[in-house]
Order: sequence, then structure tokens, then C-alpha cells
Amino acid sequence: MILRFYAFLFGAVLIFSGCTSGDVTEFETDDSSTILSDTEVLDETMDETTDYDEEPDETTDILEEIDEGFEFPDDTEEPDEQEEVFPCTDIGCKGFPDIVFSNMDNGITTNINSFIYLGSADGYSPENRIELPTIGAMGVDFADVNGSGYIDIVFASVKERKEGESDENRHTVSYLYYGTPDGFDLENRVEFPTVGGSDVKLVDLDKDGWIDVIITNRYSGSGMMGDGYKINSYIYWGSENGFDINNRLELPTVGVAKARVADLNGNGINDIVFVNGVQEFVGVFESYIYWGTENSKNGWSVENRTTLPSVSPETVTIDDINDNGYYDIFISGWLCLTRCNLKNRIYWGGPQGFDPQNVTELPTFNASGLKIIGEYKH
Ligand SMILES: [Ca+2]
Ligand SMILES: [Ca+2]
Ligand SMILES: [Ca+2]
Ligand SMILES: [Ca+2]
Repeated sequence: MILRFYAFLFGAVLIFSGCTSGDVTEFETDDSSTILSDTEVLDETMDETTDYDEEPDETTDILEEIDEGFEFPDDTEEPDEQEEVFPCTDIGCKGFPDIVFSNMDNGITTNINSFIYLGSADGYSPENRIELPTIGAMGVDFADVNGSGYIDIVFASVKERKEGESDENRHTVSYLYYGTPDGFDLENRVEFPTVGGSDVKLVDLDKDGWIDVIITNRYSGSGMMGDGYKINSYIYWGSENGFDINNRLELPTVGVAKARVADLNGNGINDIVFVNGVQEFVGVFESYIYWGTENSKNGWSVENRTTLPSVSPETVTIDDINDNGYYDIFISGWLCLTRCNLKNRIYWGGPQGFDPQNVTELPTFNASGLKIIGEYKH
């Protein structure tokens, strides 16, 4: 196994790999905005599937312009069919973790490629990467959604600005690419309609055996006074026939940053946490827990929702931090102008669920990332 340590910074990702003598590898990304919106390291587990075509005008252009780079580069050793181990835990079943960057903007347009640096015995390099067309990619997640044994990947599109134009459109599509032994299938991607998609989570939400796609819609671009943030997030349902983009579940969110799924109350039904909150003009200071009521596509609604105070959240971690048998929710915020005491909070879970009074506040500076290291051992 490869020992690795990676740190997330705005604009840079560093990887220390046991296979590369501890050297630091620096990655190029095509994003002059310095916003590395999300990064995923593909290795261990795949836990999460898609179908549709409503092609934006430039989609075809992208495919025509780029006729290479979507398969494994020539200097990459082709996977040996005899040595493939299913299900794959990395792209192409090569046995090395791969690193994905969602590229949002190059200063000219948002319709650019996102990068996947392929792991190898020699580490990582720009010469050994896959590029996939994306539109203002922000969130990214992966799973084997169609049960092919190969990892598939979804990029959430937060906005689109075409070359030569100044207007930004938030009503775009987020792409799912299916994995193949030779890279990713560009011809049969799924295009999910989304609205300022900040994050994507691939998980079998309704436990029917098929991975579902949760996309958090953060901002519609229709003004700063509230309505632009008070929009629905989308859940597209996986099935043996792929995805029906006209049959989705919509749940209200407000300036949502991330979605996480866990069975918080241990009733065998998944619950969804959307970390919300927009202070300027909107004045919403709460995140949502949608409690699952049944394992069906109608199992989540505003009638079964709990709110937790939060302000301008950027990310969230769900874990049993204090090892008392109940999940805890750690919400991390960044820029706050008012009610900054809500910025970084651990909401402690208990037998009665979550009590907004049962909370620990942790000061930070505009925190944008969050990880919990280690386990409780007492
Ligand atoms: Ca697959
Ligand atoms: Ca499902
Ligand atoms: Ca539950
Ligand atoms: Ca706990």
C-alpha cells in the first residue's frame, strides 16, 4: 500500500507518497482563479450511478476540439487484463491512487477540462493525466454507478461563462462520465441539469442497490437579495437503465455548500445533511437535516427536517467524534460578518437527536477545509 499524506490549500495540493521517496509533487491545474473547489483522491472504496442529453451549444464544440487526452496516455502501461482486480479501486485498475482536480475557470471561460492525475510507480506528472471536458467544475465525486467494475465520475457545474462573454449562467449541466478500461466514455456521458452546483455526492440514498446523484444547488445568479440562494437541490435516481433526468427529487436549500449522507438516528434509513447559510441580505443562518422516513424516492421532505444554526458554511464532517455511539456534525464556516459565533461548531448527537444547545464552538480564521484526524481512545 502506498503511504500518503496530502494537504489541501487554495490553489495547491501537495502529495507525499511512499512511492516517490517523499518528494513533493506539484500539480498544474487549469484554473487561474486559484479556487481549487474540490479534490478527490481515488483509491480505496467506491460507494456510489446516470442518463440524458440536453446538450449545451458548446458541448459539441468541446468534443470536436479535443480528440485526445481522454484515454490513457501512450506512455502509460496498459492494464493487464489478467491482473485487473474487480471492482476497481482506481481508474483503470492499475493499483495506484489517482488525483482529480475540478477546474472551474481559466480567466477566459469556464468551459475547460478538469484533470485527473494518474498514479503510477513513478508518482504523478502532467504527462500522465486524463482531461475531461467540464463546465465551471466545482464539486466532484466518484463511484461505480453502473456496476461495470470501473469507476465513474461526476463534476458539479457551478457556473458557465463562454469565451468572449462576460455574463455567467448558473443554469447549466453537470457531467457524469462512465469509466472504461481505457479511460472515460465521452460519447455517453450523462448531463444533469443543475443550478450553481457547488457539490456532488454519489451514494445509494434510497438503498435500492443503485447509486444516486445528489447535487447541491447553491446560487441561481438571480440577484443577491435572497431568492437566488433559496433554491432546491436535486437528487437524481440511479437504476439499471441509468438516470431519468426528468424524474428527480427536489429539496429546498439556501446557499448550500455541501451535502452529506448518513443514517444519523440509526433507523436504517439514510438522512441528508445540507450545510446552508447566507448572511448578506438573505439572513439565513441554518443548515438542514432531512430525516429519511422510508427507503423510497419520496422518503425525504420539509415535513421531516431539523435546522442547526450555521453561517456561511464551507464544509461539514459527520463522524462519531466522541465515540458515544451517535454521529456528530462538525460544520465549518468561512467569511462571517455577523453572528460569527455560528461559524465553526460541533453539534453533538445523542439519543434525542441534535440539540442546538449541545454544541462546541471552535474559533478559526475563514476556514474552508475540514478533516478530523485520529480516533477517540478512552
Ligand atoms: Ca462504472
Ligand atoms: Ca438508489
Ligand atoms: Ca436515519
Ligand atoms: Ca458522538
